[in-house]
Amino acid sequence: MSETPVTTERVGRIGLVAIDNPPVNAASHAVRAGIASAIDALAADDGVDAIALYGVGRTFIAGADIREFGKPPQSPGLTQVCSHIEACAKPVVALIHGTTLGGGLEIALGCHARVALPGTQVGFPEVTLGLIPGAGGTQRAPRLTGIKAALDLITSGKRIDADAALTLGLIDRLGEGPPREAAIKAGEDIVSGALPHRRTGELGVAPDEAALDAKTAEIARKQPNLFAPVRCVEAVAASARLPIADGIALERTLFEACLESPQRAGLVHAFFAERAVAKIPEASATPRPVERIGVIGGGTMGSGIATAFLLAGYSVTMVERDADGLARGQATVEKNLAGAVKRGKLSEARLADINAGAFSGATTVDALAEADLIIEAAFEDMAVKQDLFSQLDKAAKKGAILATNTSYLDVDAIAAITSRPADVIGLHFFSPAHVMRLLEVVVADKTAADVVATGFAVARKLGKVAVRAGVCEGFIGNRILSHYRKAAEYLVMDGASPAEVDRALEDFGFAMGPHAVFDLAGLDIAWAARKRLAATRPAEERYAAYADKLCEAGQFGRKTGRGFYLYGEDVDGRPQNPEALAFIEAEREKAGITPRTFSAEEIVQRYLTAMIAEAARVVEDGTALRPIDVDAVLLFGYGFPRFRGGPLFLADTIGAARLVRRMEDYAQEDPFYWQVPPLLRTLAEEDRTFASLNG
Ligand code: T1G
Repeated sequence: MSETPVTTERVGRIGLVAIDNPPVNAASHAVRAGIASAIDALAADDGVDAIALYGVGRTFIAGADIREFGKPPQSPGLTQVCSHIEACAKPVVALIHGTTLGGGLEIALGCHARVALPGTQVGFPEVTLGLIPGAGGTQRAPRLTGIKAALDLITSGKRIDADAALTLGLIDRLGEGPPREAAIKAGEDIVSGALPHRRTGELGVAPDEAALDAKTAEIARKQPNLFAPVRCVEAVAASARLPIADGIALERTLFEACLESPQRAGLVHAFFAERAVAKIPEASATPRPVERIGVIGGGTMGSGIATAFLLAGYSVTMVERDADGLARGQATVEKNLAGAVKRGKLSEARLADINAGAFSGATTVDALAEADLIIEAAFEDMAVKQDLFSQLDKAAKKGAILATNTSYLDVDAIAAITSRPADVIGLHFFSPAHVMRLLEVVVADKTAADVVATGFAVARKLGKVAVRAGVCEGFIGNRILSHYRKAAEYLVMDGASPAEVDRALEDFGFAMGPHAVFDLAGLDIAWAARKRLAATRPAEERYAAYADKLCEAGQFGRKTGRGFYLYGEDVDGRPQNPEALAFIEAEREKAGITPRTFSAEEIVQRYLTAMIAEAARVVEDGTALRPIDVDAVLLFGYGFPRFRGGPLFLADTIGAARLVRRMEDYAQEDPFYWQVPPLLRTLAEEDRTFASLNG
């Protein structure tokens, strides 16, 4: 990499500007300053008739440098650089490739023409970071595509390919060859007149009130909690009524409002969390080659896991106990695949491959003799799993990885039953396994480093977010869930209704409140866990029995039509189940509780403080590597609102000392449940944050 990330070169009468700031050519201060001075130098060079910008490496500029957010801005800003390019007396063309996103696309729009190489993707992901395009994108994009298309791109954050960008008018031509050569060609075509060019800012925009109104209504319906999408609409609307300079000034004001928003901080944290979790101690180990997958179990999880691997291009053999079970599993996979085709996640060609043999079935584990990775998704019972792993120990080839999908059982005990514990790992998928992005990679005592690295490599190919977890009851996510669900139960026992708890948390940003989630998952699942743990439940622990009463009455939630809520074709809205309320009343009376009211704020505070407490303990005992790993688990597996960043990111916004005081206050009523985690107390005493532990 050169000293400066931006260099110039003259080829014939073309002035080249090369951006080389690996890994993604982010528009750091050095890049911005380099481009501005390069433009000035080439504009003053009498030997240059046209200027061409291009990126070195895998992409053109992929956006502003996200790491600079929240720090004092350094001139020139991206807005100035784009306007500086546009004002250049000589024509400037952008040769784009790779993922030309956000500020990278804005720099290209500041140029007088754009040529894209095959495979290029463009887009404005700013809204996914709680921002709006802040370097003229909301003003220049509509001038090329019209209001409606610009609104759709800017409020969705989606990426589109080069052909779509050409159709919309965001780019002028498709190029070919390596970026530098294609940039020279583009410059020469500008000079010869073969490639038209113009200043985008001088184009007009046709008003489109209908599109603005429709998008405003859609955002109000789908994203009522978010701050940035509405600002996107306001900025794009200005492009039709203000000259570009005024429009850019308004955009800047709206951008800065977003930058200051706590939602931006949360969303940027979530962006980095998704990447930070890949930094594990075993990252330097070489993953084992994996092509052939074995999945044991054709139930919901087994079928979902098989689907996930088929969608990612692996070949899969599903094993069930008998032909009927196998047929049911295969039918579920086929249904999942058909849904994927409908959602545009699976091509007809790949579906044909799958049907031609990439997916096979058997009723004996001997059929997995050649599998590279075998995932067991059988009944959640230790004896069943140990028996299966004994069989796999004999049937699987040397070097095959044996994974269990257990959601809470002891992976060490499963590994110990085999002669190859180093090859045993936990791969905990979340239902539906072909949709949910989280994958907990559970590392047992003897799991080999290359097996862990393989788990992470496979997760990346599956498009999942892998988080490393240690072995304990519930690993990271379910362990924290089992703690904070008690907070919800205590709120209900003390006076809140399930619907009040759910509504408070949905207003906080959860897509579904806990009772709606429990009904969806099936109340019998947690019931089975409570029964399994009953013998070891501490005597000091408060116990809410109303959910057991519901289950004893056969009311398991959505699948039985009755749970905390009522379900069915003829049911409007989400009415509470009167029998559930009656069971709650009865349990309150039995416990001698006089119900009290809870504000939505107190419901949220208690629920989240409980979540933070157990999350701190999960970091404290090393089950999770870092606080950011716990944030990723809750964000990608448990519906924690992305704009809130995750429980331990949120904890830092509250402050450790304040959290300790709050827990000590709650402990007045229940000292057993509200124990202050030592790690939290240490952070409070040292005035530190969870972020300081992310390394
Ligand atoms: N700034 C800083 N670092 C970045 C970055 C960025 N924009 N994008 C990626 N990285 C780092 C990332 O953290 C990782 O670092 C490494 O690069 C590889 O990333 C004014 C304000 C480009 C599609 O939102 O979507 O422009 O972990 O693992 O899978 O209007 O990165 O190795 O240390 O993701 O090949 C708009 C965000 C910014 C693009 C590549 N742009 N990036 O994916 O690699 S806001 C974005 C991505 C903006 C303007 C506004 C992806 C990618 P490390 P990676 P990848």
